[in-house]
Amino acid sequence: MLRSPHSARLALSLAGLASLPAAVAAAADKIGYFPEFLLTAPETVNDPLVVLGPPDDRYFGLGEDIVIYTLGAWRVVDLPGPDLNVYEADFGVVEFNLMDILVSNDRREWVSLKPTMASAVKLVGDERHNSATHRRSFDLAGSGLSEARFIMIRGLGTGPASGTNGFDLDAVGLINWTVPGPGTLVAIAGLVALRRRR
Ligand SMILES: [Ca+2]
Ligand SMILES: [Ca+2]
Repeated sequence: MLRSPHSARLALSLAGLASLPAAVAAAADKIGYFPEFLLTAPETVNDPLVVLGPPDDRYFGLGEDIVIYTLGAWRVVDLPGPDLNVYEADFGVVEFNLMDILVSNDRREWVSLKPTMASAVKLVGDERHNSATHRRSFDLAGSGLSEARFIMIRGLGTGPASGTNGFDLDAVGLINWTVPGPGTLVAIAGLVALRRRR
């Protein structure tokens, strides 16, 4: 499994939720969770971790390849309205016609959320993404799943993933999500402490 360096920052931000400044807490935008782990990534890409964490203008073109995110102890859950965002690199041609998004709980049965594609919900954490037309929201409603553990982004272009070939995947962001139990958070916080002492 591939892990993102963003994890440490996430644990810190979760720990700090209770003490958010009033200005932030009052914002209408939901606090996003940006998946930190990949289960499957194209072998033709030098640094597949660029699609983890919040959108940051680091991306790769999916071509006809797939990326599978695993949410670990997190879940994307179906609440009223869209439940997750997909971010394309925020320049050039909008290419959501060259991608599909599918979700699963067992990695065997996958359901496409593409028919629910809509204008993106703005999230706290996606501030670096500057083009509303290069992001979209998707909804679990109608998928038969009330929550999901795995997210597949499937390229509908041609050829292997590389450069700007096909859909340029930057990030995935969860709008409606559940947080792991307290024990898991403590474990992550311990990891952060170890890292920060280095
Ligand atoms: Ca929903
Ligand atoms: Ca990225």
